[in-house]
Amino acid sequence: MTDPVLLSSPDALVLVHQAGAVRRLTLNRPAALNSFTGALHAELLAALDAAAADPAVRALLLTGAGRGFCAGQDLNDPAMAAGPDGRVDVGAVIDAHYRPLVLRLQLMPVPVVCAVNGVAAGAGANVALACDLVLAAESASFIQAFSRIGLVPDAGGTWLLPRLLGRQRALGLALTGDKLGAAAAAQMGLIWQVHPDADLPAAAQALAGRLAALPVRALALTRQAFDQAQSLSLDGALQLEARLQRELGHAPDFAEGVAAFREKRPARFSDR
Ligand code: T3D
Repeated sequence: MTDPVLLSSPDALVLVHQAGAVRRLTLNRPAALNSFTGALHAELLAALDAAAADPAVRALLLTGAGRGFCAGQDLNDPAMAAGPDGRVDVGAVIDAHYRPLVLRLQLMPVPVVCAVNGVAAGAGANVALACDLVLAAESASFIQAFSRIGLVPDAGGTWLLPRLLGRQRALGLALTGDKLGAAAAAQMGLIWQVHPDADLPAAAQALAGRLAALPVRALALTRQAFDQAQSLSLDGALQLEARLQRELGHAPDFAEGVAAFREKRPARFSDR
């Protein structure tokens, strides 16, 4: 395996590593369980933009430093302070930070793996779930903490949770705010896989590396098609599939994939 190269400052709020074709972003505020401040949001969005623009990046891996993945919004951040009218504008925080973040993840041109190394609470849980494939450590957990502080699920939770779990289980988690262990999360289809804590980093890097070697443009369009098809009729989805297949069928990766199959050799994909 290629040794990761650190591209950021070692004390950045988002550590940026490159290992082969995989860009790894590590949320790095471990003392506050990597909860989101405005500064962390700014670094994360910039790191995602940079990864999206870099042709050397063919898969993204998101994880957290220390014992947690992310405890959601930092409840001590100045953004949570009351304004002159004595009220906190939580909607402004969503508009300024969580909406751009989740849309950026959903529109990444490469597959996104999330390695949930510990607790993922509130927006931290839903940012993890906004990634394409979510792996978790055995000791990790997911908490829709919003109801505990009088909010609704955000960071895309209202859209994603019922789609992943069905209405009943989504409501169960969101209304109670109960902690869901990693094994139960995998069993109910909330996440892809669970790994022993010590194995998670290698398993996540291996999965991201596998995806990076695949035709990543087709993988990103698969995500787009699945998401768009949610609001389409069957015929609308068939038309979307035809449009995407037409586009991909004209691309070099399709020619390479077919040639590699015929020549009985591994394919070398390059589109992005
Ligand atoms: O503006 C907006 O609010 C819009 C967006 C909202 C989206 C949201 O995410 S709302 C939900 C916000 N998150 C939470 O409510 C979760 C709060 N945290 C917890 O409930 C617990 O910390 C956990 C269940 C996640 C973990 O519990 P535990 O016992 O393992 O750890 P701990 O001792 O509670 O936390 C460790 C430290 O992290 C602690 O600091 P200390 O005392 O050692 O100095 C704790 O204060 C800090 N921390 C944890 N979560 C947050 C946090 N600091 C600031 N904000 C947090 N969200």
